[in-house]
Amino acid sequence: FSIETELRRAIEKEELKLFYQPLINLKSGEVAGFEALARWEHEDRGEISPSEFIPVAEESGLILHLGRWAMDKAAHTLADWDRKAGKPLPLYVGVNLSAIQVARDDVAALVSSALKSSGLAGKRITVELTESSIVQDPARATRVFEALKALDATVAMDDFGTGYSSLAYLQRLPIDVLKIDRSFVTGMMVDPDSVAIVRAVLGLAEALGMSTTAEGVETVELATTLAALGCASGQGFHFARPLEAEAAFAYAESRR
Ligand code: G
Ligand code: G
Ligand code: NA
Ligand code: MN
Repeated sequence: FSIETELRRAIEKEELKLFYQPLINLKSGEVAGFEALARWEHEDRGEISPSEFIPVAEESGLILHLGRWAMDKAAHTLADWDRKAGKPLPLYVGVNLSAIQVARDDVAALVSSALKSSGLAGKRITVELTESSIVQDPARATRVFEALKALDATVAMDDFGTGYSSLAYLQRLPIDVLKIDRSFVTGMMVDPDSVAIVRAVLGLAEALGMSTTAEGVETVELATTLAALGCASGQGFHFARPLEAEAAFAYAESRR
């Protein structure tokens, strides 16, 4: 079978799973939320990385199906945790949306339907978009981002600093969070230029009233330095790897 056929069946067979990586408030140490990350446990081939199957899904158009599945699954998992806790938890879930979804699907309708069926408030969902979602069709991106804001969802710019978008978009589009790409964050340990870039992004975010997340926080030193520089939250192996839903819920509970 082609990887495409197999991927379609993997979704049906529930070989595809969402894992959840915590985002930590760097000031308080509390769990602020989780990023949902797709994982494919293939019955013969073992784990297949999303960096392998997401591009295939994008080329085949299957990303529209996968993307809807991920949004619904993530929302229902968070609603399930609320039920277990007996109250709405002060946590959000970040869901990645591909630029292909932004270009070809109605992503606001997709988020709206996940909110309705799960019963979550809009602010419980963070939509993680990349700069490539903007550059192809900025007018469309503007409408999409505004529709997401109308639902009260949070809009995060993923892998910030690695794409081709202009700073003018930051000014024009309703972006709530900049996620600083992990290449700059891990670079901070060895390269003064990366420190300068991270500082500059944090300053830019503050000036524009946006929040910040550092990806790739792999050491306690990075967590401490980023906190001192004013970065709001951090995500990375220092805190936790992406976890299965049950383990992620336990992680959040243990840190309350
Ligand atoms: O989790 P990992 O680092 O292996 O993810 C590799 C890439 O796959 C990352 O860029 C991540 O954003 C992307 N990815 C993981 N899950 C999803 C998903 O559900 N939808 C989309 N569009 N991308 C995802
Ligand atoms: O492109 P995106 O930012 O969505 O990618 C998320 C990916 O980064 C996930 O596949 C996740 O496994 C990976 N990741 C998360 N934390 C760390 C980290 O601290 N170090 C490294 N190298 N990768 C990480
Ligand atoms: Na992401
Ligand atoms: Mn990212």
